[in-house]
Amino acid sequence: MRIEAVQGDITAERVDAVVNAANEALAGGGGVDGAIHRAAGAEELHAACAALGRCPTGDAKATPGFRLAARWVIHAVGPRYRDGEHGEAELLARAYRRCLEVADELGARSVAFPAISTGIYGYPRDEAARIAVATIASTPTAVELVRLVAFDGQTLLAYERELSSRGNEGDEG
Ligand code: AR6
Repeated sequence: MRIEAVQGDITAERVDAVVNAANEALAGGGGVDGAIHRAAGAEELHAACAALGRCPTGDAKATPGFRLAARWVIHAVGPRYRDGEHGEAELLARAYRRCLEVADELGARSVAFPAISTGIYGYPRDEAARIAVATIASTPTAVELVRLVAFDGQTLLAYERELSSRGNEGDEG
């Protein structure tokens, strides 16, 4: 599997599936969730999410991508960061793993991830980047391309550090 880090808006990604940083109610919200709902078509995506019911923290569920270039949206729920001593790392890793499992069920070969939990949910950026890269790299999957989409430059740098320390290519390819 190839893992790339890029900076940009995940709603513009041309991949089989984009991951959304959702909440347990799959109710929509701000941040990347709001951007994905607007770009996909808020009405359709809300209805598809409502049909899924809830999604516990650490789990992920898929809907169509509607007006996105991506065929699917995988809605993942990361943990709210408290102090790092409430299972946050394991829950964040589980959310990344579940996304790849759901991608496999869908037959998605390329997946773009936002930095789950690092916005409104407050997860420290560098630690979240470490968990994202380590978990994706160690999860068995048929996914061939993972794009880590950083919204800001600091997050991109964090990904590039993690990828280069693993001998992976962190640049656009
Ligand atoms: N493309 C890529 N990344 C983005 C975009 C975008 N268009 N917009 C924001 N980000 P957040 P969370 C980055 O807050 O912390 C919502 O209300 C952002 O800079 O979107 O998991 C949900 O409904 C940050 O690096 O998600 C939940 O209630 C990353 O995406 C809650 O927020 C995640 O930030 C989830 O909080």
